[in-house]
Amino acid sequence: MKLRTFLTSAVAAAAALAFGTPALAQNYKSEYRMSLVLGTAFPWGKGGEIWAQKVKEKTQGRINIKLYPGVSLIQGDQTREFSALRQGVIDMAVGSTINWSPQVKALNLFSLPFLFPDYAAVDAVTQGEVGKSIFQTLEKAGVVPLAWGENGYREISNSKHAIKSPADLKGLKIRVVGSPLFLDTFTALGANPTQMSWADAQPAMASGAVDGQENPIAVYQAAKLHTVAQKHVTMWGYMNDPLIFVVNKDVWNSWTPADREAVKQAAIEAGKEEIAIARKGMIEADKPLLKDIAANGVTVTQLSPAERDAFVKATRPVFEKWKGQIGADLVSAAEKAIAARKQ
Ligand code: X2X
Repeated sequence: MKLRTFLTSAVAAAAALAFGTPALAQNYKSEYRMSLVLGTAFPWGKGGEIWAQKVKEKTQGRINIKLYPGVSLIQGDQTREFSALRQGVIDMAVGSTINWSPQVKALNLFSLPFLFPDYAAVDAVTQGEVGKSIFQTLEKAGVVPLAWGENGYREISNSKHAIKSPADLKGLKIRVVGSPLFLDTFTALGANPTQMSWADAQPAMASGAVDGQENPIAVYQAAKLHTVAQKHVTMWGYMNDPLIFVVNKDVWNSWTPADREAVKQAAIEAGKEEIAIARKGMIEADKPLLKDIAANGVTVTQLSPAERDAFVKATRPVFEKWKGQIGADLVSAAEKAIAARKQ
């Protein structure tokens, strides 16, 4: 190569490096669509909002995200969210492991009854090797996972009476999310589970078509479930519902490496902030959120260890059955991480 030609191409390459980002950014969509089940009145939606805001700042507005709460891009059918993400109907999402579990078996891990005794157990799994391995599974399933968030510990409520033992659940019509594991758990407890979307659940509670539901206390409170006859809450902590921040693969590949890194960092920061919001009122010794709920005339039942154990025993066959379906290795690795957690 002649020196002159070499210099010319070197200058061109340097220019491409220097100006490459804006040039490529012309291929960016003017708006990216983020799917969420719950909106900004809830920790979940707040997490999405924080992520979008941070992405905007870190990319100097190159990546502009609009929130679609109520899973409105898929007409409220939350169990279709993962497929829609893969197909590109949705560009990015903060989604629940429950809603994606019909497509990604490993995500049922979090719905195994009574696997996670406390928040430290959740963190040991999501922030450790098991969390990484679940992210690899998600990558193979065709999306780009970036960070963990949290919907929360799911507690049970109903309109009839305080639940202290599995016998109290007998015959109660309980709304559950569209996941087969939930049907098994509630059937094992003697209840009458019925699957429906979150959008359909609230009118069903108001009309008395269902007696009860299970969701985190932060969701119960922000959705004002005491106004739809949910007067009895039992703190049984039977499962924790993590959230995952993800991006569609093609969308991810359309971004420059620097912008990908910005989106990832934004997700990690937003995930941490979201988890803190989701746990607020529940991790303080006096649990102020429970006081707020009781102040609305709601009975909050705390189980003794022996009472809780009756629920654990009744659901153990479900745990064993699903351990095989999820992958015994993954479940054992989670159990080990939980046993070794820092308290
Ligand atoms: O539907 C539910 O119960 C909710 C809002 O918690 C989820 O999307 C898993």
